[in-house]
Amino acid sequence: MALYLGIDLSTQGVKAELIDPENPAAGSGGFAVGFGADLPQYGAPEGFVPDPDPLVRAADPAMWLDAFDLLFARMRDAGAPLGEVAGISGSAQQHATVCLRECFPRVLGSLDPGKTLAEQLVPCLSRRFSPIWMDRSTARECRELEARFGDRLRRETGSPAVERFAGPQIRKFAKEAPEAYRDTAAIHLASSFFCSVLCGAPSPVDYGDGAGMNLLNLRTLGWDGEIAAFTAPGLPGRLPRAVPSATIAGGLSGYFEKYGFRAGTPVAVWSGDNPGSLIGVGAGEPGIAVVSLGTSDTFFAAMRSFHTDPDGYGHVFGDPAGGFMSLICFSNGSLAREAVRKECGLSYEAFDRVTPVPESEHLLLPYFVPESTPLVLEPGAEYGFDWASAPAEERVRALLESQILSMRLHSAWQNEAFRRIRVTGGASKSAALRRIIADVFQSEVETIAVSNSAGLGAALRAANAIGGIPFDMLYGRFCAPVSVTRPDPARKARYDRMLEAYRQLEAGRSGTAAARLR
Ligand code: XUL
Repeated sequence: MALYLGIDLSTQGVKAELIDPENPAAGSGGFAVGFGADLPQYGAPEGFVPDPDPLVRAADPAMWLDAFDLLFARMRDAGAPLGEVAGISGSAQQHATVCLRECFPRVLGSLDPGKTLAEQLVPCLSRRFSPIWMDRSTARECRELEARFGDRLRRETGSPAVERFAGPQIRKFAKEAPEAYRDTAAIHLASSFFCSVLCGAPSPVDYGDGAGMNLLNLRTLGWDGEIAAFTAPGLPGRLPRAVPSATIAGGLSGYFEKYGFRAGTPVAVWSGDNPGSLIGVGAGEPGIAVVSLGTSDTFFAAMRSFHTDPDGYGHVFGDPAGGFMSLICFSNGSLAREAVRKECGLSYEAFDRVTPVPESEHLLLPYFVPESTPLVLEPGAEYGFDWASAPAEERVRALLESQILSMRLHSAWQNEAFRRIRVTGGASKSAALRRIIADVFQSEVETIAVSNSAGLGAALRAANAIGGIPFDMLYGRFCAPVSVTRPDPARKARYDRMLEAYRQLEAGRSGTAAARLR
């Protein structure tokens, strides 16, 4: 039996999917550790260190490392056959950087199984906390990068300077804490950091996640020396190698034998959670778009030819199956749904029962937290109707429809025809949301059995890169649709009209659309 393990480090916790390609139905059922419920001592119930400034969002790598040890201990204690694992890979929340001292490779190479990962690796951190994808505190650094490189950034790295991306975050670190920056020998993404931990040696960054840094030139597929050198002094020498996603990073460190793994088990480079999900829902080839409804909502799709968003909101990342993928990220995903659910005093069940009929055409700009698409640094929802006196059902419908209309508006640039949309993430369980997506996009909406698509994607990447199993075969075995929502053509005209109204509402809000195009 050859099993493949996929790990997903998300904003809220760590999950694992253990798959047997010869027996797909066997599925492990998945294993999980939640930062809030399982590691309350870190005081980070939502996965980041609470900060009164809503633009500052950082996480504690010690919490991530403890979650790793706990996840593997749980798998061992539940009797998971970890000795049968033939290959491992992972997906991590994108853009988070982990800054490390010179001692990192040495400590990694001699991990003591008698101690925890956190005990041994925290002394290697030169920046105690890692800014994560929710951080928006780098507007100044973005302006500096754009003043220096203008549109070249977007055309060659696939994105304009973006607040949450690693490059602007590193620039801010180097400016604000020059001594700690000097003490930094290597800067990893969360993905390459955890791959390094598994291998017991520094790992490269894959093109999928590396493209989320404003540092990788997607035309040459190498770090852009000029941009990196401007971003921070000596940065080119601090970056791991950038490699294709099918690269084998190394063999599993002996540290993990205590959980029942075999030392030396091959580990494929990790990727970002969105590139991972692209594979996990079976959409590595163009033709299927993906909507991931999680803490953030994202829309993404494999891309045949490299092209970028002229409005500057969308991104181009590497597709782990080869080529590129488009991605648009909306920070007000579940965070906005949760804010409205609470405000309306609804249970999860009542929230989910909301249907898109009877028809009203109410809209809002759902900026309950700072937003990336369009760029909104000062949160504050704006309502196109009398929100305060509207019944709860109408408020919820307006929120969900507005979120999906914004997604349609801002994904138009990606210009790659798709026959259907696969939905994933926690909120994809909502039949009401699936119906709205089908009707707004006038496209079939499918779900697959596994909800942890980033973890499944990592397991499939391991089976492909290490086991040599073609993606097509893996998609057929693990990503078959289990439900289809067909669009109602009678709603097309209504949503076309609402799309236009949404576009105007957004354009009328000062400092949003215009801000990104500064
Ligand atoms: C993508 C993004 C988020 C994180 C969430 O650019 O910022 O989707 O990857 O984990």
